[in-house]
Amino acid sequence: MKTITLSFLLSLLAAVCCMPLSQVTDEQLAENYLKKFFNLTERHGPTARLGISPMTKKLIEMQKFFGLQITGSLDTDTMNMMKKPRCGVPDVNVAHFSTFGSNLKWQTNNLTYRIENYTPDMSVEEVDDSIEKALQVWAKVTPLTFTRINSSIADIMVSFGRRAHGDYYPFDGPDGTLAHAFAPSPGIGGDAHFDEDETFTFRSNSGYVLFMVAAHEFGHSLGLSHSNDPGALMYPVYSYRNPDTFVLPKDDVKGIQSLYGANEDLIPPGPSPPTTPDACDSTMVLDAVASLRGEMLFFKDSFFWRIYPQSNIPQQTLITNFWPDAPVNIDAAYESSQSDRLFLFKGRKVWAFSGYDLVHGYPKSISSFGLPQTVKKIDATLNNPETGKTFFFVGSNYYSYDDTTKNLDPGLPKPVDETFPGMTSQVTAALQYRGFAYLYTGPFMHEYSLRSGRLFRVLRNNYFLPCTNF
Ligand SMILES: *[C@@H]1O[C@H](CO)[C@@H](O)[C@H](O)[C@H]1NC(C)=O
Ligand SMILES: *[C@@H]1O[C@H](CO)[C@@H](O)[C@H](O)[C@H]1NC(C)=O
Ligand SMILES: *[C@@H]1O[C@H](CO)[C@@H](O)[C@H](O)[C@H]1NC(C)=O
Ligand SMILES: [Ca+2]
Ligand SMILES: [Ca+2]
Ligand SMILES: [Ca+2]
Ligand SMILES: [Zn+2]
Ligand SMILES: [Zn+2]
Repeated sequence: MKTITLSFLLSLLAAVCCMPLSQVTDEQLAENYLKKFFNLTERHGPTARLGISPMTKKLIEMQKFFGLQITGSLDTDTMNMMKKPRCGVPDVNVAHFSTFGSNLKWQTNNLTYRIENYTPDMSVEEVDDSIEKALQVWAKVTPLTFTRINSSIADIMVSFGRRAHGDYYPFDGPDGTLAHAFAPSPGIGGDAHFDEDETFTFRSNSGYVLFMVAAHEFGHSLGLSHSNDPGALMYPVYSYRNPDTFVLPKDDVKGIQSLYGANEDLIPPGPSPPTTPDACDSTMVLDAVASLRGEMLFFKDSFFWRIYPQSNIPQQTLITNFWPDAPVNIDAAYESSQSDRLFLFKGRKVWAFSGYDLVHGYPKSISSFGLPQTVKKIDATLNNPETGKTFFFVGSNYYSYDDTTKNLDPGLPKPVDETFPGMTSQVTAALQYRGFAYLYTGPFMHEYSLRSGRLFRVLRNNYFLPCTNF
C-alpha cells in the first residue's frame, strides 16, 4: 500500500491528452494510456542500469497489473486491454485492494451526498435509485451512513458532464474513460463525475450500468484505489454485472473495512461476498479445461485463466468479458479444431462460440449430440483431433461422438476405467494436449497416452496452472 496524495492524482490526471481515440495510432494511444494511468512522465531517455525506455518499463508494469503476457511490446492483447472502457483514476502501485493511504479517509462515518444534475439517458427516479443503491453497497459492510441533501455542499457531490467539466480533467468522449472520483478530502474530494458522452442505463446490458460505474467510483470517494483482482469492484476495467444480484466481492470488503471497520449492526443473512478463484489453492477443483487456438483455458466459477504456450503466467478474466453470452459455473468445455469452435456445457445445454460470438442457433440441447434424456449434465469433455472423436464423461461412464458422421458411436456408454485404467472416480474436467489425455478428478490430474490409453503420471492442477502469487 502506498500513499498517493490527492495533489499527485491531480497532477497526473492533468497530464491527460484528449485526442479522439479513432484518430490516434496504437503507439500514441499506448503513450497516452500509460501517462494517464501508469505515471509515465517521459517517453524517451534510457532508464539507469537496465537500459530500457521509460515507455517499455511502464508497459511491463501495465502488463503485470492486468496479468497479460509480459512482452514489453504493444501486442494485440495489450492494445485490446487499453481500448476497454474503464475508470479515469490511475493504476499506479496497486496490488490486491489498495487505499490512497490512511490519511485519505473520512474522519466521520456519517456522510452526505447530493445529486447536482441528471443524465438524459435515464429517468430521474432511475438515477436516484442507482446512486442510492451504489452507496448502500459500501454502507452494508461498514459503519458508514449516507444522507441525501438537495442544497448546499455535500461530502460527495455527484454530477454528469462531458469533455471539460470544470476540474481540469476533461472527459474523452464516448467510451475510454467512463467516470472518475476524488479521494476523501474537503472541497472536490469525494466527488464523483460521470462522462455524459456515455450512454448510462439502469439495468440493460447495452450501455453502461450506472449503478456499477457509480459503486466503483464511490469506492474512490471513500478512499480505495484500484485492485488488480479481476473479480473486484475496484478493478479499473468496466464489466457488466446484474445490478439485482450484485454482491460486493471479498477483496473490496477487505479494502473498505481496513479503512472504516465492519458494520456492527445485525445484518440479515444474504449471499456471502464472492471470492475470486485462486490458482494457489491446492484444493481447488476446476469446472472445465479446454484448449483454444494453442492456448489453454481453465474455467472456475465466473472466471477463467488463459495460458499462452510461450509463457507460464496465467491471465485471469471474467468469462463474460470474453463471451458476453456465455454461461458461468460451467460443467465442461472443449475446442473442436475441425469447426474452430469452442463448446461450453451447462446442465442439458450447450453453447458454441466462434471467436467471441455465439454461433447462430445456440444454446442448444445436448440431445443435438444424440445424448439420451437420462443425461442431466456432462462432467467433462475431451476432443481428440486425430480421430475426430469427442468423449462425454457422465458419472462413471463415457459416450463418444464422431465429429465426421455426427453420431454417437455404438455400444455406449462404456465405463471410463475400461478405456482409462485407474480412473475410477468421477472425471471433473478433461484436456487433450500434445498427444496426451489429461483427466482431472478433484485437484488431481491423470496423464494418459491418447493412442494406447496407458497411464503415465498422476499430477496436480498446478502442473499446467501454476501458482504465481508472489
Ligand atoms: C511518478 O513518476 C515520477 C517521476 O518519474 C516520480 O517522481 C513519482 O514518485 C512517481 N509517482 C508514483 C506514485 O510512482
Ligand atoms: C451517525 O449516524 C448514526 C446512525 O444514524 C447515529 O447513531 C450517530 O449518532 C451519528 N453520529 C454522528 C457523529 O452524528
Ligand atoms: C431531495 O429531492 C428528492 C427528489 O427530488 C426527494 O425525494 C428528497 O426527499 C429530497 N431530500 C431532501 C432532504 O429534501
Ligand atoms: Ca466533496
Ligand atoms: Ca468517455
Ligand atoms: Ca449520456
Ligand atoms: Zn476507478
Ligand atoms: Zn471531473
